[in-house]
Amino acid sequence: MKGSEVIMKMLEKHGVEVVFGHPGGTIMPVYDALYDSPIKHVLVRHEQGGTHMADAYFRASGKVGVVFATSGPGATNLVTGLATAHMDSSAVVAITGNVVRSLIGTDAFQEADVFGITGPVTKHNYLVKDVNDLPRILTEAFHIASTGRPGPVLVDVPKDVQQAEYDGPLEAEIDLPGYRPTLVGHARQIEKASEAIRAAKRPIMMVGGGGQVAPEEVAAFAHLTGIPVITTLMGIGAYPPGDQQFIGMPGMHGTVTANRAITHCDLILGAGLRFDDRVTGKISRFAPNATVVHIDIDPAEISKLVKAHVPVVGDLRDVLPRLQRLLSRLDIDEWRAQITEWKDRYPERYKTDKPLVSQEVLEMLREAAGDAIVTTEVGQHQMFAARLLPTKKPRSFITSGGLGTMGFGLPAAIGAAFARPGETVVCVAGDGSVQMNIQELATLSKHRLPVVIAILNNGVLGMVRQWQELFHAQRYSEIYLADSNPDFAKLAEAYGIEGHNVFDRDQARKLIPEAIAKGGPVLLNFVVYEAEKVWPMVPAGAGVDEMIIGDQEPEQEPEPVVTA
Ligand SMILES: Cc1ncc(C[n+]2csc(CCOP(=O)(O)OP(=O)(O)O)c2C)c(N)n1
Repeated sequence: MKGSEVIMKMLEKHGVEVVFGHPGGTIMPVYDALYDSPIKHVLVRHEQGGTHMADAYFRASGKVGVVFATSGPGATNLVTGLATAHMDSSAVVAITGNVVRSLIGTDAFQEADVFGITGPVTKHNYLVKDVNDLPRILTEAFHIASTGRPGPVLVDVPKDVQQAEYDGPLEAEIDLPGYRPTLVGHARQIEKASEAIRAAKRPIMMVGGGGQVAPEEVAAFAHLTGIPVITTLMGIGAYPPGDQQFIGMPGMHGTVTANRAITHCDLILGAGLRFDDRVTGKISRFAPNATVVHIDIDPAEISKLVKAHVPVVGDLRDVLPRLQRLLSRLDIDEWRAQITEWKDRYPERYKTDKPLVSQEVLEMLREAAGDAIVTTEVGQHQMFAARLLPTKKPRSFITSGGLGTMGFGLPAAIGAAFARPGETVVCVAGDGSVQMNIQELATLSKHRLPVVIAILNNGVLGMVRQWQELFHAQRYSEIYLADSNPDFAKLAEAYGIEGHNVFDRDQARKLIPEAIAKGGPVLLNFVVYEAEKVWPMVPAGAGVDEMIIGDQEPEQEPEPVVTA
């Protein structure tokens, strides 16, 4: 068997059903072996798109996403996608071709030091120097990507290793003494956590991306104790947004209630999150009176930014039920009443005394496609979607949280559609971001996936515009897109995808349910108000207690606007 066949057989052994990729010179032997393989291959139009597809495939299904690329420019095109997956703990295995071993280090045609380049943006990476190592390395790659805190692993395979003969077994032992993720929480730490929670009068639970694997454990814990629940951007769907104990998203564009709860709580139970700076704001003003209990599978996250008074390293599926057994309903009615008062005072609000606004489009989408998987690009539309279109199900709100990668949403929608056949995917996009991987319309068109792309087209790089309006004296520098945007409906049609430009509310109300019902790809380009802002907003460097409430302020009895 050739090395390239070993690669395909190992993928089969790991249950891989679909690979996203793009061929080229040094990965031709693998593509030749693929020709005879039962594994489906999705030909992407840019390798970055392929990585986002593989990443979203994992996020939506929990199964490792796989991407192929050739050496040099093909492999370097993966970098943004790998960094995106790395930041958001997504299990991806990337397989790249490289120049033959004798040419490595000679500036050969299409040579790049992919091992060196991708080290900082992967959980682990390999350069395979001997065909006999392939079964072991691929076994390890899948193991490392998918266990503990998930992450991307890159395997770089020189062309002559792909062409070399191999006649050994495909089974390989995993022997990684330096890599043994802690899954079972320490009993004493769990006991300490229970003591702290029992003593709390104003506790909150904050659930991050780690909660996507443990929605039942999170719900059971919250319902038994009565603790109010915040989900971060990465935690959306890990707790049902309609639930009475739900208080929304925290941080820079979090809800007033979530940020107030953080400021006034006396205990935070952090579950599978990393206290990202967009969540904490200025650390010294973050939850100043709180005891912090932090459960995470990755010990490196404990006390990285926010000091954990009670750290528990382990898998939420182990720790939460054990913690729950030590607790009963908490005596926190006063605190819950305070939270309800904030929720009633600060419901989601926006003004419709202007042309179509993004928020109402999202509410129409929620009504028409409440159960859809949602992917987003990055910008104002992403924050509006997080607040107005949170999914009820886990693994269903798929967004680039840590890296904030414009160009993620459209390929992610394709990856999610492959991961969950039969489910509708809504891609919420901005007119800026969607153009960063717009070529993937071709991939979408070819596979006729049930993806509705909703472009909230404000004609500007809206999030940048918002910062320039608020913090740069309205000096709008290089944000205008409208004069050179394509006609998005015609563009979609050029790719063989149904497209509509939508200018008003009536048209939106009619076209959204029709598009969802189609069961195939549709692009809706909503022309929305340019100067809308995402409120509340915690200015960069300020504390979450210093948020500007903006339009979320009740019409009556306005509170003073507090700025940094
Ligand atoms: C690849 C990349 N480049 C630049 C940025 C910085 N950035 C963040 S949001 C944003 C504007 C996005 O505009 P658009 O997609 O139109 O969305 P809107 O904010 O208008 O909803 C920019 C430029 C980024 N996040 N990613």
